[in-house]
Amino acid sequence: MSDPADALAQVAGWLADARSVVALTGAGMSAESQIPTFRDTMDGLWASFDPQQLATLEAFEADPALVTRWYDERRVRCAVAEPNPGHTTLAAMERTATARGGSFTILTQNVDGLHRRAGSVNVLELHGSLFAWRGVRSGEAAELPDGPIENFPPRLPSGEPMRPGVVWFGEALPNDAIDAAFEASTKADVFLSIGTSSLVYPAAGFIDTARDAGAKTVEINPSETPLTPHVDASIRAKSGEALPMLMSLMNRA
Ligand code: BV8
Repeated sequence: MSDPADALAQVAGWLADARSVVALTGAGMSAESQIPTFRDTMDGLWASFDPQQLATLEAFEADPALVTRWYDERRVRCAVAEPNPGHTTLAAMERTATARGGSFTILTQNVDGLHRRAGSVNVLELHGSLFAWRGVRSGEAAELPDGPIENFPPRLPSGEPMRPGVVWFGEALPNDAIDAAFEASTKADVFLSIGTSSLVYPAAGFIDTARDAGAKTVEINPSETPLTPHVDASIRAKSGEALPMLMSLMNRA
């Protein structure tokens, strides 16, 4: 399909008829909220670091102060970021689907909390959250202050070091999130893959589950990805632009 307008119209028709929709989102979803994507080149203090190396238990154990400083800077940056029209449109799509007795599930790889802040309710945070820190050994949850923390790594009152509540490379995703994501994917009429390079598993695999169960599959990304040849429709656009267009076409369908 060459003409972007055709792809948008076709996907809007699928969404208008769908009873069950799943949206897998990645870092590109938050790019228009000025949050760097995972594969954007890092800047400043972090220019010499590779996120994939920093986002590991090994990196944390080797230098807990460095890794928690990186996560705390991201936490503070995300706390002041605003959901963009892509986030607010997915929240509106969920409300519309629910009002019609359908279902709308977001599987997000993002740890920035923006889907919930935009009003989405049925959100599975597959890779955890920047805002859920816990004791390394006890797992005891603790809130961090709104602003930057001063001492790294942050510690519980007991003195136990804390870690961010994210899933690092080599760590298992939460079982309940995996099970719920699999369940939703097997029931999807339409599966949207939005703003992800489709490189990280098992998150990138849920679209296969949906396709095998008969779902229409759609990618929304300004660039091609390994997924592009395998979807039913590919919308080469930013999510903050494509999703509002889809919603307005759906409302006219
Ligand atoms: C696990 C949290 C097993 C931390 C992250 C097969 C099966 C299972 C595992 C593996 C497997 N093969 C390999 C693995 C290992 C590994 C993996 O997938 N490696 C990859 C690199 C090959 N997977 C794991 O380790 C997972 N764990 O499987 O454990 C296990 C089982 C039992 C017991 C023990 C272990 C854990 C993976 C989770 C890692 N944590 N995040 C943090 O954030 O710091 S992943 C990290 O990458 C982020 O969550 C990020 O979201 C995610 C994926 O990246 P994307 O979101 O796609 O972002 P990216 O920058 O790559 O791309 C952005 C895209 O947006 C681009 O395409 C761009 O074009 C587009 N874009 C830009 N602007 C816009 C836009 N799109 C739309 N609009 C725009 N405006």
